[in-house]
Amino acid sequence: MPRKHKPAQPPELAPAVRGQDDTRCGYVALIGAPNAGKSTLLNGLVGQKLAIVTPKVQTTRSRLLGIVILGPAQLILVDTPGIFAPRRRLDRAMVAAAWAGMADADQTVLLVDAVRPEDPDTRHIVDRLAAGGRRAILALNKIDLVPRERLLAIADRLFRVGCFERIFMISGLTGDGVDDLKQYLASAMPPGPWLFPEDQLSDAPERWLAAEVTREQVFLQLHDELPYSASVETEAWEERADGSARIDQVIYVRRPGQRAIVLGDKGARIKAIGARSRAELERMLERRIHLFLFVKVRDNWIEDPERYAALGLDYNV
Ligand SMILES: Nc1nc2c(ncn2[C@@H]2O[C@H](COP(=O)(O)OP(=O)(O)OP(=O)(O)O)[C@@H](O)[C@H]2O)c(=O)[nH]1
Ligand SMILES: [Mg+2]
Repeated sequence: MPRKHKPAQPPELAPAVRGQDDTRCGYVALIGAPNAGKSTLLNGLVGQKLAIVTPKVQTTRSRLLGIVILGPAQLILVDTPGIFAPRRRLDRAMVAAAWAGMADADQTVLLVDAVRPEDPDTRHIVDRLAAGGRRAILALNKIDLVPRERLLAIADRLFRVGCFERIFMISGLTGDGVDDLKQYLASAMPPGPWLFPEDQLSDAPERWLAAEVTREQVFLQLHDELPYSASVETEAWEERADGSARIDQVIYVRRPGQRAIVLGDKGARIKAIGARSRAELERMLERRIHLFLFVKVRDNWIEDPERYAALGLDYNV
């Protein structure tokens, strides 16, 4: 579980020291169509990169908590997979995880990409929120790309749906409007003790976050169907006496031809993926990393219940 370095006091003492009476704490689900900018916003709100971000749709596959404190409030942010019309079992599991992320949340933030406010996935989500009588906060995202008059027209139209109690215009990329949203969320959290130690940033194990870093490179450096046919798992993690760590990861693909593409000409592609991932891991873990990547063909990973469990997804949806 990632923590900030060198906590000032033992984490278990934190809420008692603050006095539980004046603290606030709650879950905030970030939902939206694929590519709306949920993971970028999660990272921006937490102030550290936890979730992977790529220009491709359906990057996030399972829920990820990002935890941040603002004054007396602890916000537990839930990054979710994009909601879209699912085709494969993996798609269905991802979409189910997204709706489940919202079910127990104290607040829901719907992110809408201001460049594509009319896209069918967004429309479906808004309809479902309205039909369920669910209240949400609208975050009109990517405002750096759209002229102001157009933003006002989009916000006006969405506000008329009736399920949004607030609208924020933000850019997760530039940070514009993100602090206002954060302040509002902090004030909207119910009173209660903090649920996580003060210095904890996420619920995700480091092994999982490390696998995500490599999967981000698979998404960035490979194209067409390949990223959607690949998964990454950390197989071994060895701390070394000199303070460095050796991490072994497997990139699973579904067909031998895909393995050849991931390896690339004379191993050039896997080398490039490894180099970028290792640099990112060294930044994230703040130490030297020896990264060993292996590519294996596992034709049925996408139908294997064990892989779903490893991903934190429900196989039977
Ligand atoms: N210009 C601009 N781009 C943004 C903004 N927020 C996110 N992006 C870009 O949009 C793309 C998708 O961002 P993500 O954060 O991965 O989106 P997501 O909603 O988590 O996507 P999925 O996990 O696939 O559902 C990336 O290329 C981001 O850099 C923004 O405010 N402005
Ligand atoms: Mg995402």
